[in-house]
Amino acid sequence: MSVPPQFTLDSLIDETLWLDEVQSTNSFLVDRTTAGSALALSWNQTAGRGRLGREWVSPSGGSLALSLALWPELVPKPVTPEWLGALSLVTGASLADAIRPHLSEPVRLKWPNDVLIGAKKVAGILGEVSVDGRVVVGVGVNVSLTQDELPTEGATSLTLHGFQPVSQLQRVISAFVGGLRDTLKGLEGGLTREKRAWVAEQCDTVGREVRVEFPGGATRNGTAMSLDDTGRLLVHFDDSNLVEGVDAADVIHLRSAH
Ligand code: BT5
Repeated sequence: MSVPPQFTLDSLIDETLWLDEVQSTNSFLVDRTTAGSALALSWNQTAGRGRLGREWVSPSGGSLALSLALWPELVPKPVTPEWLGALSLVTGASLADAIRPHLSEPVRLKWPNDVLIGAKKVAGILGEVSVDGRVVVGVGVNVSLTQDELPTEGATSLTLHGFQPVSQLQRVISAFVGGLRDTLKGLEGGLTREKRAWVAEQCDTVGREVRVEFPGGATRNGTAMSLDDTGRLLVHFDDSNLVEGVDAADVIHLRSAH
């Protein structure tokens, strides 16, 4: 196997830390006191975390774990759950924008935190707040995993869709980090109409019939209509005549509503 690339993003963030092996790049930055922005990366994350206690699997050498301790001046005080919800969406949209020029297939978002190629997940996002109010956003990207190395049936990797060579990854990551920094300027009050449109137009969930799975185990079917300014998914549920905002939940795509 060729050696995966390492790089620094000195012009964008204060510190870049490549870790040979780490349990979780998110936990590493959440536990570490840093005054400014920091980027922790590893090709060998052994206990990656997803949302709601789930696991993120990063087969060694082929899946990049990346966490960013955000620029303190771009983080609101206090951090609200609504802002964190919007952060997840704009992180996904910034990553999708950075990947798209390198692939011929559509790169889309699945609400609330997945980046898809076709219908398969190539990256997942997890935003967290440390006890002292710093915000860490983590991204797992399947870069060069082969079909046999994919951890789930619903997963894919960049190179399976023609991303070559892997050394171009530095350009993708620096476009992503630079794009995210620009996007966070002006996010204090939530998603502006312009940012909402930018996310919604690349979000595969909007306009679909969906099954919403709530944390307690309940499920409801409906049509995903749009997003609100905190990034909630607005769903017209089949069992009511109301459009309701959904924040913490999982969504299964059923079919296009059109
Ligand atoms: C996520 O959670 O998708 C957020 C993943 C965030 C991972 C990054 S890696 C850097 C940083 N450090 C961490 O410890 N975490 C962050 P969620 O929506 O809950 O999705 C988790 C589900 O995705 C799992 O239950 C699997 O079904 C699936 N999955 C796990 N590993 C995957 C992979 N490598 N590729 C695609 N799907 C995966």
